[in-house]
Amino acid sequence: MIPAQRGVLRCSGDLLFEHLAPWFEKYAHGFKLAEKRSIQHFECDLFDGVSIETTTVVFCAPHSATGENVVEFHLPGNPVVLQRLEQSLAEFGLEVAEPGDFTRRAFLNGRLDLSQAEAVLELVQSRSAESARAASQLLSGGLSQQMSDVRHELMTSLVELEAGLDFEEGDSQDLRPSEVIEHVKRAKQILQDAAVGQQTRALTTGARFGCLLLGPPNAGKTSLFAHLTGMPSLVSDQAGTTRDYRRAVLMSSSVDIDLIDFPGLGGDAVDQRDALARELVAEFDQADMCLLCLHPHTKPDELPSCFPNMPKLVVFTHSDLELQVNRELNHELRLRLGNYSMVSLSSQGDSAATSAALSEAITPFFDEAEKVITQRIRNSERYQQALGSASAAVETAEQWLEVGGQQDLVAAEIHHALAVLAELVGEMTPDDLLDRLFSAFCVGK
Ligand SMILES: Nc1nc2c(ncn2[C@@H]2O[C@H](COP(=O)(O)OP(=O)(O)OP(=O)(O)O)[C@@H](O)[C@H]2O)c(=O)[nH]1
Ligand SMILES: [Mg+2]
Repeated sequence: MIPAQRGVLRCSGDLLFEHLAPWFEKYAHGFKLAEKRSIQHFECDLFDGVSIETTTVVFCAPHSATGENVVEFHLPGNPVVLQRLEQSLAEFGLEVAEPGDFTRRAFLNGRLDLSQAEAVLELVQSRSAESARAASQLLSGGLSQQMSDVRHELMTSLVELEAGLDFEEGDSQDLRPSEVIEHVKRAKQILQDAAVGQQTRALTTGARFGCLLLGPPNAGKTSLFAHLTGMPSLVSDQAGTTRDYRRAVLMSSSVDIDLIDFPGLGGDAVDQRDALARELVAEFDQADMCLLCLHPHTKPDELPSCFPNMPKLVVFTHSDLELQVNRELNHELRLRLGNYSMVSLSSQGDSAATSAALSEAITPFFDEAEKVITQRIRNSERYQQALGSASAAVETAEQWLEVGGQQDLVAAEIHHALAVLAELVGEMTPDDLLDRLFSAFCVGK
């Protein structure tokens, strides 16, 4: 444990509420934990006479990360405080989790499939921000969605085929043999896309994409942040209004954006504010991209002297004023960013339209980041072997279907493809594979 601003201790278990009830009586002055999805604040009496402000976040089974009841304790991130909390919980029968325990439980309770569990492992082991991002995107289900789509197609065709094997022609009204081949063709296509790394899914909701609002003072960053998220914010025409960062989630139909408003960063001035802004940007090197907010009349020497090393979308603000983008600014941006992507937005008027325009502009960046991550997993030998074997079986099934008449052989091939894919997503995985996978995690995951 290292000191941090906040510490979080997560507990999970089917009988968690029963174990925690007496803990609350002893350490929280009889404060009662709500056994429903909730956030509660209370004073915790971990040290004699010193109350510690604590927050609990409760998730009830099965709607939690592990599929069990989960309670998170959020409190000051002092190691002594956290160790004391851990010790006090142990008095009531709670045990420290094994490495990978949370992920294993999530897997066993059907909250994750094996490809998602592997993505967690990637996340735990990833050193670079890029691979961390890729893994976290994969967690949102890119590859596993494809696998579940293939299996759905194959199972549907199998149901129709087996109905065909059991009934005489005309017996079953649902039976439409021509549809079998359509399902098989779709399955083949998804398998091919999965092998070469093409994205076939719509962006899953639940994936958060971190976007930093960066730019010179007075560019309109905070106005845009407030307009999009509805968070009351301090806006003024005085440069340097925002002094610290703030974040809020912007839900949209495609990508959920974790929007982060930053202090202005501009010119070569190295005053205190600028230094603070630079420090903050350095802290946020794990964001997925930055939205470089610029008033269209920004002069080149007002641009931040260095841009963070992450994908950038130029956002020209004040679009309601219909201003021409300054030529020198455009020239300078081309020099520094090459062929840059841009969008013009306004913090006046209809916020739904602004939000839609922003998410449309961000979607290609999101897709790109996701490709990087999924590619790594796809390249793994296990995936390639399984996809190859399932593809071969599906192709053979398709050939039999085209010839006609050999429905039992078609069914056998589809069964084989389904078995291979079931193993790939962990439904029939031998225990030793699971043990190997989960033992590589760290405690708390
Ligand atoms: N007409 C118009 N005015 C805007 C727009 N966005 C911001 N402004 C105005 O521009 C000024 C600066 O806006 P802020 O949102 O505080 O700018 P900022 O980039 O957060 O500035 P700092 O926090 O100082 O870095 C304010 O007077 C806003 O009212 C816009 O889209 N249209
Ligand atoms: Mg601001």
